[in-house]
Amino acid sequence: MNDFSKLADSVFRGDFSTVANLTKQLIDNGVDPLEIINKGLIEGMNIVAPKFKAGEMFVPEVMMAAKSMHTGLELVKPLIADSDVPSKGTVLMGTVKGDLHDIGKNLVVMILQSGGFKVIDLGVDVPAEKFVEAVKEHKPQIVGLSALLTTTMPAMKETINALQEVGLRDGLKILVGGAPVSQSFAKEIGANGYANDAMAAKELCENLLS
Ligand code: B12
Repeated sequence: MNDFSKLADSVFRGDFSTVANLTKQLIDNGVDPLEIINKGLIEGMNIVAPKFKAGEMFVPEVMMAAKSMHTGLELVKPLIADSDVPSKGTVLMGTVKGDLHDIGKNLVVMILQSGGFKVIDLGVDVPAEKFVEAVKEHKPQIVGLSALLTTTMPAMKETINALQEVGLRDGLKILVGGAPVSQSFAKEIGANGYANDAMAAKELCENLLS
């Protein structure tokens, strides 16, 4: 088992201290932080996903895996968030109402920050009105909506409608993402774009603002 598979396995097992030790070890060995995230930390959640679906893992175990992943992310975060880079634009991010999943959204936030965007993170279970208030306050160029449940996908449309109703939609680029979301769904609800992972989200933000 190489270091990345060991890290992925410790995330999957929810073993915080091993995740912390292995992440520190990889950092000390000069491994690219994005590789640590992609080949180790995310890979661990990729082991979790099918097991959760098949009923072989339960919510408390998935929570432990998610927390372990966060432990690793917190360690690599300072290495990739470069505050000296001038801001490429402001992005407002949040997981829509009714949805508590934030691992993917947090990754998008981190990668955007590392790519020089200023990101305002509204957290999880964010109602449409809160997005509206935050757009008024922060005047972002881009709003990113995350949803992991098929039952919360309609809240994306509701958020876009709420922004439209108060006349804030036109100047904004709205991106959607999350496992059940697709390009065709994005088009259907009138979003400006969809990305299937954090790197693609960053490229999309750059393209939309260029
Ligand atoms: C971890 C997890 C949990 C954790 C969440 C912990 C946390 N802090 O996030 C816990 C245990 C709390 C949980 C709870 C539940 N979950 Co859950 N969960 C998952 C799981 C296993 C992994 C999700 C994940 O983190 N993936 C890893 C990240 C890196 O990937 P990602 O989120 O897709 O994000 C990437 C891209 O999508 C994209 N992206 C994400 N957001 C955005 C936004 C923008 C703007 C852009 C451009 C891109 C983008 O970039 C990200 C990074 O690359 C999925 C399985 C799956 N296949 O997705 C189920 C899953 C999403 N959960 C599911 C369910 C059913 C639930 C519960 C209802 C279970 C229950 N009975 O209580 C609850 C709902 C709670 C709620 N109200 O939200 C189902 C949803 C089924 C469906 N059809 O809707 C899934 C698919 C599992 C399954 N059954 O197959 N869950």
